[in-house]
Amino acid sequence: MARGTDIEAVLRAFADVLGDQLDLMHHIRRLRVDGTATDDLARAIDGGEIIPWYQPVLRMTTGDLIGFEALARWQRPTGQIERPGSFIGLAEESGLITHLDLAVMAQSMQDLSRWLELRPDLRMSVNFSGRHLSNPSWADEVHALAERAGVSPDNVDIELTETARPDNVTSSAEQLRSLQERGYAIWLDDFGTGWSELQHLVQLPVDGVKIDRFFAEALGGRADAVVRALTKAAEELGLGTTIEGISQPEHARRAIDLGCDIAQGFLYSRPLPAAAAEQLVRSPRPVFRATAR
Ligand code: G
Ligand code: MN
Repeated sequence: MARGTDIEAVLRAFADVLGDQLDLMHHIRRLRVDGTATDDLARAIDGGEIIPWYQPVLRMTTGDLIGFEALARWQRPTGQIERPGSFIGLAEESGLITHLDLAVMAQSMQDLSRWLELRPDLRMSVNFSGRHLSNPSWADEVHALAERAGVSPDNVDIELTETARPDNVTSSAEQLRSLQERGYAIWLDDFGTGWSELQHLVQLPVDGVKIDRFFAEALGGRADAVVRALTKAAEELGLGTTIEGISQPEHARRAIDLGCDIAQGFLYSRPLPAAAAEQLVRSPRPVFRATAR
């Protein structure tokens, strides 16, 4: 009996050790996979494989093209194009996002500088993770890229993505203000889905909010009251609003009724490679079909 218990205890201890070793092996394997994936992404950023595609931003009641949002794509050497869903998470976790954002900014400023010769009022929105806000030279780095391309900050919108909004609101506000003073507009991206959104609206110097596509998809129901309230609050604060993810004509009409005229979405255009975006800049105006008020 006592012997049996001993063996059981030994077996159990052995199983525990084995279990721990298995956990450790899984952990090491995961680290190795992540490490490889991170190295690949770092190489892709340095090698120019991360490029912007451009989704049109437009005024729905007139169909006029206002500008574009630069959206990262991974163009593999094979020609295959990957959407950000597959690599932005890794970029955020690994810290590579700050390099990635600046690479997208650099290229989009080069494209914008050509397009401004055709349309001097065209705007470009560039996404930045909140992680940049803890880097004191971020504002200077952003400005250097616009200057190098010969683009005026007045044509550039800086979008702060929801994934990593600032933890130090005071120093972040200073950086954002220094960008604003040079002429950049600051926008809160994916607005309405995060935790301390309304607080940021009060504490940070912002020029506009991009209403998350979740609300566009839900228009015609309970989302209407939220969109109306957000638009009204933005208007009272003197901020712009853009609604993202308009995919249906009835959503466009409803958004207009609720006070949102500036939009992005598949109803008008998917994100486009630079050459196709340039075709739109060259097209007769208005570029899109207007939605009646
Ligand atoms: O292009 P798509 O709609 O699949 O993009 C999904 C999301 O990925 C965007 O809404 C945006 O939040 C994020 N994203 C795309 N490009 C960039 C980028 O250059 N930088 C950062 N930080 N996020 C991006
Ligand atoms: Mn965005």
